Amino acid sequence: MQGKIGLEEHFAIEETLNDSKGFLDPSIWEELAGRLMDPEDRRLREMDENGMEMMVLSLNAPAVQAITDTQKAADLARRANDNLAEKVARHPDRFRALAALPLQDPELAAAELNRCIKELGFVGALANGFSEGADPDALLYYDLPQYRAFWAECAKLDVPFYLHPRNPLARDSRIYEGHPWLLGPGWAFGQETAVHALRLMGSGLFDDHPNLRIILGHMGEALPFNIWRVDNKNGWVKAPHPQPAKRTFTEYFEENFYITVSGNYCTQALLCSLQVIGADHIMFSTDWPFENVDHSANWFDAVEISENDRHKIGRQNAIDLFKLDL
Ligand code: GRE
Ligand code: ZN
Repeated sequence: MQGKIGLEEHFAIEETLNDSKGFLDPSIWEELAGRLMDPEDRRLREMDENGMEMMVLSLNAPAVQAITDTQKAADLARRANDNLAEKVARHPDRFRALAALPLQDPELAAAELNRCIKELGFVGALANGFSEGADPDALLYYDLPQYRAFWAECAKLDVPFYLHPRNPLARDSRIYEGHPWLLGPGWAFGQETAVHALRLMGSGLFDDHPNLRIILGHMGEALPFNIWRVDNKNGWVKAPHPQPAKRTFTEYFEENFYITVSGNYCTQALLCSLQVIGADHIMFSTDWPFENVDHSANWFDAVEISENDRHKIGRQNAIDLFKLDL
């Protein structure tokens, strides 16, 4: 398929490059670093060779989210976003941008989101999971009450928010001790991000802001397969559900969430997702440079879905969701 649009497509700046070290085999670090710091010719070549018209770019992980000094986090987000704006300006027909945000401080994050959308022309935001803050005991997940004003701003600007993975902190990773291959993209990323998404749903956030749109990568971080059970556990007990949210998890997932196929080119998982969240809420992505563009594109171009669904997932849903002027 020609004209595909990808939404989970990363770059790094010097200051954040090393955040991507240690996830993949050390022997490929030079190649990965080269891809992350690519002055865009490699990226554009991969896009051209694989029928991608556009990449919506975002900073690597965990970057801003892992900086405990709030002002430093805000300064880094601003530098990364300015750098990204220059990339887009060099190739306005091929790139759009998602803002990195200093969510350590909801007010600073809202201000930076405003700047990015209104002044830099960005089309949304991407956060790498929870933020670390000055208080080493605090894990700042965005269902917490202090984030409601930030979400109000996001709803007012009417831009999507990509909840991208990060690893749990070492102190919360004892289950993975001795099994480091389960950290990162293999398992821990998805588990961490799915719980964060479920926290957002259960908190009642989407009752207050029904037009908020959250994007999850990696075919929805296993939620299409599991969301039914989240709602239907112990179905013989007829008590009202205990979470603050008014509606079921499934309803928020279907209405407020979109998923991308980044890094999860599994036909069975796509077919499950088509049945659970539907073709209108699934979008193409690669997860370059951590995955290969050709692996994603070759699978997607050939996967046995209708041409109508391929067009929606490969391109049209992204145009509609981000109001892209294509
Ligand atoms: C990702 O962005 O999804 C990612 C990383 C690091 C390693 C692998 C990976 O940030 O897929
Ligand atoms: Zn990614």
